[in-house]
This record gives sequence, C-alpha cells and structure tokens, in this order.
Amino acid sequence: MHRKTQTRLPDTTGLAIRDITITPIAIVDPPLLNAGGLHAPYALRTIVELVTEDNITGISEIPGNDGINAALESARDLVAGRDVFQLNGIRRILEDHFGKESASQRGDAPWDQRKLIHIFSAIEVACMDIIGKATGRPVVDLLGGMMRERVPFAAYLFYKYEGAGGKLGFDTDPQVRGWAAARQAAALDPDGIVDQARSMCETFGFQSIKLKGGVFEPGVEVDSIVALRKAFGPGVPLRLDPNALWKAETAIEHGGKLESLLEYLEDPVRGQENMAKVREALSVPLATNMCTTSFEEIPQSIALGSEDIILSDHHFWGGLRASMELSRICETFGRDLSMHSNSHLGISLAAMVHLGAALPQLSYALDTHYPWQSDEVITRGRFSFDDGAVEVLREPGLGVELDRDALARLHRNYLESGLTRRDDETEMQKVVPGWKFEPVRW
Ligand code: GKR
Ligand code: MG
Repeated sequence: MHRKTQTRLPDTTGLAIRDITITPIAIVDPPLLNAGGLHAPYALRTIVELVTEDNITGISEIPGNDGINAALESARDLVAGRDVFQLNGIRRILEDHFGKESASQRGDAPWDQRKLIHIFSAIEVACMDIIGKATGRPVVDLLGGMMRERVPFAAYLFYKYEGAGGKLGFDTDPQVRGWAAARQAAALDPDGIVDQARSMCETFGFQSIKLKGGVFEPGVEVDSIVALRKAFGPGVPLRLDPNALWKAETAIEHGGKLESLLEYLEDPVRGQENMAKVREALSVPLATNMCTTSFEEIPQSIALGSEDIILSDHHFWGGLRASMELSRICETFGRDLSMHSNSHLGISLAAMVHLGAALPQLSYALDTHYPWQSDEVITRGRFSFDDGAVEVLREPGLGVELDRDALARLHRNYLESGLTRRDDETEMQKVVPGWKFEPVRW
C-alpha cells in the first residue's frame, strides 16, 4: 500500500521566500506559421520574482497564459515562507496541492499545455537564482559545474507571412534593414526559406539549421530542405520538425527522401508507437519534444524505441535540475539530449545557457526562437550570439537582472493586447477563414 508521507520543511532562514510577484507580459512576435496555425503579434510570457527575508531577489520566465498565472497565484501561499534550498519539499507541497499532472494534459498542440510543470520551473529557476546569489556561484555551478563555456544554438527557420508582429497587426517598416528586415519578410516557399536562413546565419553565426514544418504539404517542406542543402552544402546540419502532423506512411515516404540530408527528423508523427514505427523504417535519427515529454513516458519510450533524441525544455520538464536528471536517464538508455524552445526573452535564454553549459553530453546545437524576438526585459539588453553560441554568464545566480521599465512596458502590452493564452488557430483564421487545427493532417 502506498502511504503518503508528510513533507516537513526546516524552519525558515534568511533565505525564506518573503514576496512573490507574478507579472504577465506580451512580447512582439512575428506572424510565424506552424502546425498549430499562426503566431499572434505578441507571445505571452510570465515573469516571476521571489524575494527572500534577506532581500535577495530571484527571477524566472515561463510561457504565460491565464491558467498558468491563476495557478501561480494559488501557489503563492504555499511557497511563501519556504527556504529556497528546500526545492524537493516545495515540489512535494505543490504536487500535493495541484495533484499529479498526466502526460495527456500536454495536449495536441506543438507547445505544452500543462500547468504544474511550468509552476515548478518558475519557482525552481527563481530559487536557483537566489541560491546562486547567496553562495556567490553561477547557476551552472549549482547544476554540477561547467562542461563548456559556450553553448551552441541552431538557426530556427519558419515559414511566415510578411510583418514583424506587435500592435496587433502585420505592420512592416520599409526603413528597416539587415536581420530586422529579414524578420519581417515573407517566407512561403523554398527560396524564401533559403533567404531567411542566409540572413539568420550571417547575423548570428549559426552553424546548424532547423526548419519548422507541419505548415505545407510534405513535398513542399522536403523541397525546402533540398534547397537548404544545396545552398549551404554538406557541412551544415539540417533538421525538419513537422510537429507530428504526418501519418506514419507519409513520414516513411518523405522521411526516406530526407535520410541523407538531415541530421535528425523531429516529431514527424504523433505518439510513441508511431514514432517507433517510423524509426524502425528509417535510418535518420528521430528527435522529440512531443511524444516523450515527461518522466512517466520514459519506460514506454525505452520499451518501444520511439526516438533517438529527447528535446528537453526546463519550462516543460519542471526545471533545470529535472533536466539534469533527464540527461542521466538519456545517457543510461542510449538517448541523446538536446533542447526545445518557444518564443522567449533573455531570462529563459540565460537559464537555457546555464543548463546547456552543465549538461555532460551535448551533441547538437540547441533550439532557440530568440532571434525572432526584439524585446528584452533584462538590464544587460539583448544577448548576442558569437558564431551561433552564447557564452555562459559567470555572475552569481542566472547573471541577469530585471529591467523594471521594460517589465512595466511589456506588462502594459499584455493588458492592451487583450490576449490571455496562445491561440494560433484563431490567429490563423484571421488570414484563412475557417482554418482548423488538425492533430494529423497529411
Ligand atoms: O513556436 O510555433 C512555434 C513552435 O512550433 C513551438 O510552439 C514548438 O513548441 O518549437 C517547438 C517545437 O520544436 O515543437
Ligand atoms: Mg519540435
């Protein structure tokens, strides 16, 4: 019989959490196409600030929506007064309050729709930021220490409409140049994708390229990969991510054409069984951020052999330490680990870089949407990429501080935008009336 054990947390110290501030923000996002529809002119994020009795502040950033924000509000009293070192106990208390979250609550969309994992991530990262500041060590050291000083990222290409997002429209500015102009330009065919890739790689120095698929009929997306291979030659690793929109037969047919062109094929099909079937038929490695998305799904993933690479995301796996645990599991079972992304700002990027620097193995450049964003919420301004990589910050904690003016402005954006959750289907219907999301389309 399973008996619930009482969670006893030690008495509070100066590192007990005194204040919690939860600030929803809306950041400018271009009209990017994906399996779920179209990105709205703003992406929603939530910034969490914890302040201890000793006045040390820790911050974190997670994907935002009204449900997550309400749940965070209801977690406030449970977390207040807890010592930031007691992360295991805090996790237990939150689990007891919210109840276990099942993998099916992730939903069918390309992005994760669970709540509890986001809340863990928000609290854990902010606590790690505080622990780092209290001990004078960067977060990477709290994760076991630095394995690399620079963390490589991949160019993340999207089919898109013209426009750069913001002001709830598709405004374009003819004065804009360089990557900012490329970020506004339409990319609806292989030539547009190659132009976008050139501009992104020139500006940021990326050395691997990912194309977000699941937008057009598979043949069109295969043509884009062929065009990228032709434009960039054999030395640049390429990936395609149809976000599980293909049937197994489609994935086997089109994946077959891509076998010699791709570094990996990401989530061609839906569910672990279908992934295992496709993996059996193709020699190209398969990666996922959709079919194996939580610890409870690992046993079946191993039994079926559903993927080669798990794309972790500390926002979706319940924090940075959970991602380190996942890396050990991956190593044990012969999986590789890399990283997934959604539209985000620099607090998330800083956390991803600390994690990327601490992972024992890193065989693939990580995903990031960061070049698509233009806003920032931290005092150091936007991160720069050097040869596609970001150097890990050495300051205590995450190494980034909130820019209060920017936070206030982005919060106003949130209030004025009227958006409360990511809804790419509704956004797509504004352009293609009657458009419907389908979990499997081709
Ligand atoms: O931002 O449209 C997007 C992506 O499709 C995102 O939502 C996915 O979660 O990037 C992600 C992925 O790799 O599946
Ligand atoms: Mg993906």
